[in-house]
Amino acid sequence: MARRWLRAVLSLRRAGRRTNVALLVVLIAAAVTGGIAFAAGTPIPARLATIAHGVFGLAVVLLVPWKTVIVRRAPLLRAASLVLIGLIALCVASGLVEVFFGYGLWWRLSPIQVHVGSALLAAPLLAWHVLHHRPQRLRRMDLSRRTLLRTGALAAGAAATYAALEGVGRLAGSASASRTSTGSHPISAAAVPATIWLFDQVPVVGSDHQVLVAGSAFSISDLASRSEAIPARLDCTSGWYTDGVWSAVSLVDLIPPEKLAAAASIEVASVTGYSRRFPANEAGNLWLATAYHNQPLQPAYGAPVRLVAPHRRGFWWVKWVTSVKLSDLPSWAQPPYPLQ
Ligand SMILES: Nc1nc2c(c(=O)[nH]1)N[C@H]1C(S)=C(S)[C@@H](COP(=O)(O)O)O[C@H]1N2
Ligand SMILES: [Mo]
Repeated sequence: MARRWLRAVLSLRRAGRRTNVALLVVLIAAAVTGGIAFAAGTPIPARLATIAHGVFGLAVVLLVPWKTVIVRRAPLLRAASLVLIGLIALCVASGLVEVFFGYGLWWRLSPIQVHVGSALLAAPLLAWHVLHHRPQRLRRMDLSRRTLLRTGALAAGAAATYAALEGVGRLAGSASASRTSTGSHPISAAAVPATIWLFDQVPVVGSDHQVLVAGSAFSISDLASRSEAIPARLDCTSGWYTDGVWSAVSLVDLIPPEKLAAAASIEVASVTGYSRRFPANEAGNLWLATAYHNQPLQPAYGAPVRLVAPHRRGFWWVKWVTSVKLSDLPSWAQPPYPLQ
């Protein structure tokens, strides 16, 4: 026991360049896997991304004792570095709140909004911090056996912490136990918040609204009369999901097959300018919905017509659809996340 303690202290004293490199690597990996977790809409990639994201996040926490030694040794602490520490602490804390307490609003913000917001603010500070301190070049020694062992120990420690927290959450009956593969928590249809991605605004759309689909105009009653009942899970990246039934018509039933076959992508645009581009071969699973649980859509929820994309996260479900356009552009010719 004493020997193990002594060894731990010794390795704490050895905190230095390699701790910094490790911390930078796990922070970047946490950010990248977080982005992938938002992009993934299907169970297996989503599960892998959320687990990896959790493990990298916990690795950041596990490196805190070593980083503390480095910070204590520093001759001067810049204010920006302290802000950076605060933002990363807030990011980790809000991530844990999201997992264990679930979706909710505190001062009109969800834990995920705080989590992503603090990460986005921390990113430029981290870049500044890394550039302003002695650049940490990789050395040959970094690939030594001992370093590999330490990396393995950090990975094993983070994975074990993840598994332990998962177990404790389950035993304690916390919200973590009921989250789905994307990490979202279930809410009832009645509790679904009218959700804006960033800065979009609920427009006023008349009931005489027509949607232009591959050049042909459809009225709302045209769409409604061709609709069928479609069960789908709306899984928002702000931490909730809900299962519901939409009255909707598939894009393959509205677009002539020869036109569809010639297109590479389909751009679905909102009256507001918000839009998403899909691969053309997804048309069969893209639906124009005019009703939810047999009720016409509410204005804030996309009335009179919105997209339902069962295999994709909520931000793809364009509300207040005005047009569906076929295009030669590849489906990735767009920002990975909407900008409005
Ligand atoms: N035009 C437009 N469509 C949008 C959004 C938006 O901000 N503008 N938000 C998206 C997001 S992030 C989600 S989760 C769903 C939410 O649908 P809801 O308001 O019915 O819950 O709509 C999507 N469609
Ligand atoms: Mo969302």
